[in-house]
Amino acid sequence: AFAKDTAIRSVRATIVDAPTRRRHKLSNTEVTHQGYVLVRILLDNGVSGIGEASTLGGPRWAEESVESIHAAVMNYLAPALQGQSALYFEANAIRMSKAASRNFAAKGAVESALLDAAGKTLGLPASALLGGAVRERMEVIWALASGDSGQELEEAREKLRHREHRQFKIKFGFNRPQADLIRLQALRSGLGDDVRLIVDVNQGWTESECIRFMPALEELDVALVEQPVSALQLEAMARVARRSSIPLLVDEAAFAKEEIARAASMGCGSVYSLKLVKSGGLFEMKRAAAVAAAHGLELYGGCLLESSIGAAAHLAAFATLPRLEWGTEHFGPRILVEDLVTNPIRFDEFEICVPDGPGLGVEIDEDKVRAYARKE
Ligand code: MUC
Ligand code: MG
Repeated sequence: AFAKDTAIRSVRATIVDAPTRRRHKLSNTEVTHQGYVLVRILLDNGVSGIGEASTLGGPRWAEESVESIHAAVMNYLAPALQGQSALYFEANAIRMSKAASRNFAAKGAVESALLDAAGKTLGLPASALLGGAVRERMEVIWALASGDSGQELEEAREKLRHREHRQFKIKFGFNRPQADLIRLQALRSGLGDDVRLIVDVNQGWTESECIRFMPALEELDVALVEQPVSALQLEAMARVARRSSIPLLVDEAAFAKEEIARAASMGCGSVYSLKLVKSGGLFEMKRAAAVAAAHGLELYGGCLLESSIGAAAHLAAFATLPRLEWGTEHFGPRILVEDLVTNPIRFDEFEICVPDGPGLGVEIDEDKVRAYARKE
């Protein structure tokens, strides 16, 4: 009877374009709006669940766009799940894999909505369904990405003053390396030596640029360098890692577990960035964490500028990991002009708090979603 009550009655996807507080630049794109697909799943018991797929600059950060995610959810994933119980997460993940290969953001949003609906049905937080939380909050990193070091310094100082963030990820690769280094130098001298700085090149450098410019990053006491070279150049990344005294963070180079195992075995880096857009589901993201950890990599809770909906899904899984050495970078809810929920995730004392209500623990703000929903 329970399985019948929790049968999936309908799956709906909505494209949302949510404005950001400022321009956010990456090596290969820049955004002033965040493109999301919100997935709403209604069960036979009348409970509905929400999930979110995030993109960055269309099909730029990864190959999925809001349009392709919408199409994958409505045409392939929804029919595969129709009438199935929401509670059989692994069985539903297998159904989705049979219906569509990769399409990780789309699958991640659907599974998040299933966990939300199941958690709301059972009165349990999603973290309980994912194994149970071992932490309620985690240190949260902020990204500096306007490209204007004066503005970035002011933004970082404000975050420090409000005791919201004391670790910053600086986006590199959209300038010449020399210009980015001048920018980093200004941030280091303006913020002092106690602030932890991470650099994300988003595949923007060649191996030769790494050889030339990584020593300057070492001089500036950068704690971590994320994805300096192309995701496809695993050998080059491994050579860069071998020369560097700064650990490398593997991001775009490894999505699937097998890719993580390969990148780790080759020595491409020492830390792995966990993201729903790479794993395609929260249970699978936990397995990604296990594979990375088994190869000796530390873990970093990655983001793709999600709203509180997508952030809550990530946090539910991050909360259950035995180890999460680098905390998380789920600053997305605060980069939006307006969050998409009525109860945004709380930031407190340099940490982000895992919502503890049933399901994802956030309530969608229908007015805001209507206002930002893309008109057909
Ligand atoms: C990425 O490559 O890590 C996360 C934070 C940010 O500024 O960009 C994203 C994606
Ligand atoms: Mg990255």
